Amino acid sequence: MNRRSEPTTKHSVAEGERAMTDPRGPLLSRRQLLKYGGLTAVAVGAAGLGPRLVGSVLQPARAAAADRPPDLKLVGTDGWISLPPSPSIFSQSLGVTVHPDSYAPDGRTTYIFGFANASGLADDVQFNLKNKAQHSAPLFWAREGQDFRVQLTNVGLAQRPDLFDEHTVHWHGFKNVIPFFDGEPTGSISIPQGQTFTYVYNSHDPGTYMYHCHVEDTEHVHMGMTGLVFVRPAQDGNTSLYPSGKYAYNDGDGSTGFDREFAMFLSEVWADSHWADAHIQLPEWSDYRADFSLLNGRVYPDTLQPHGSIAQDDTFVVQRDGSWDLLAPAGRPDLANQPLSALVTCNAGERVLLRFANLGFLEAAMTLAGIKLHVVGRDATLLRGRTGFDTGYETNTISFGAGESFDAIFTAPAHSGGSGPDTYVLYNRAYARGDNLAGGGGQRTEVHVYPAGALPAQRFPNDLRL
Ligand SMILES: [Cu+2]
Repeated sequence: MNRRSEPTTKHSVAEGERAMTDPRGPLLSRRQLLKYGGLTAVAVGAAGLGPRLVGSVLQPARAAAADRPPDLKLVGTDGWISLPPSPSIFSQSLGVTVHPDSYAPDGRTTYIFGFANASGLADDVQFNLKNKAQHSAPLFWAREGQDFRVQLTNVGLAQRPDLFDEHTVHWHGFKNVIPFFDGEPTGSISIPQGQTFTYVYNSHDPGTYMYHCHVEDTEHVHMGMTGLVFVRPAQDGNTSLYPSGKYAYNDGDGSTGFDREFAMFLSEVWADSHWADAHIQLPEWSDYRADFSLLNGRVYPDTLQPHGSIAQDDTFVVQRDGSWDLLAPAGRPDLANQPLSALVTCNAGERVLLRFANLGFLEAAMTLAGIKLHVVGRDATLLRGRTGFDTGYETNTISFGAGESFDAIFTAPAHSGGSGPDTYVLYNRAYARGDNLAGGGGQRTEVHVYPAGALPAQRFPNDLRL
């Protein structure tokens, strides 16, 4: 049976967007605004358009809102990822082998719900991304003070057409003034299949966050609708405090300056639940057990594989092939839907920022063996006391639970002088999840330190420069 979805393009996304973009009711859609010839024409013609239109449209911010494309377009859907197929996993409670999943397409093992990056695709074309979710969800970032917009379209689940779940984007830890854009569905709205909604964020607080779908959240988060997001500080670009002009926070003294940054997103896969969702069964969440612990959606040694197609600039457009699939790392087509490498590369003497966020359900203890980590931020907050004293600290292990984030900077040691990079291991020292109880895999990756000046400057987060 072919579980790849047929491309579906006939959906009334425009109607959904028109109806749902404005919390105060219908307003001019982008198309209507263009039809009226922009702001000037609207102002001139406003008398004939009625009071609702005048009230909404004549405020410049409102008109801009209608006329501005989102910074990032996401779709919510399902898909398949690749985890080590051996050893297989037999579920005592379900009485079947749940891993690898017998329904999985060639090269894949595990069913997911997830997000896919539809940036650059027209609203109808993005329905081609049905069944092409990635894990973890697309990494994205905003600048402090930026009006950042994320458009979410629910394109449905190919494997579970019976399951008409809604989706949302919940930016975990982000201070929303109103619940409207919070994504928690009982306090706000959620996006049914075929519909589109644009979340608007005013990014005030720099730091590392995570985001996830908040509908049936135990299930949707665990199934893969979760990823890392961060906010760059206003201090960014000021090269007088640290030469690169890149900072984790508005520290005022350059102490959070860095040369390279790497997102490290922790999540888990409990094979029972993924099998159950693919096979129209109900998982029993109180039986939860993490069979796989993932870094950036992969397990070791796949964590060391290079990126597939990921966002390389602030336009967030990614490369796809003619079948709308993400480009895979060379020689690893099975990792196409796990595009984000967890490898860390740097030059000796450079400062490297690791942005950790954990949306697995278990506590992690990430250890960098042989290099001290300077913890500068926690839960998107600079570690400073009320009087400004530095509450940051040095450690080689950061312990954090579900929903927590940490920012840690290390200075890459001198290169040993041997050929190739020096290798340091970054791993979860919670034993069962460092090796997934299978003698391998798990939340483990490497830091590769090259001789000073060997690698050119980083162009985007997690850029390996290899
Ligand atoms: Cu969802």
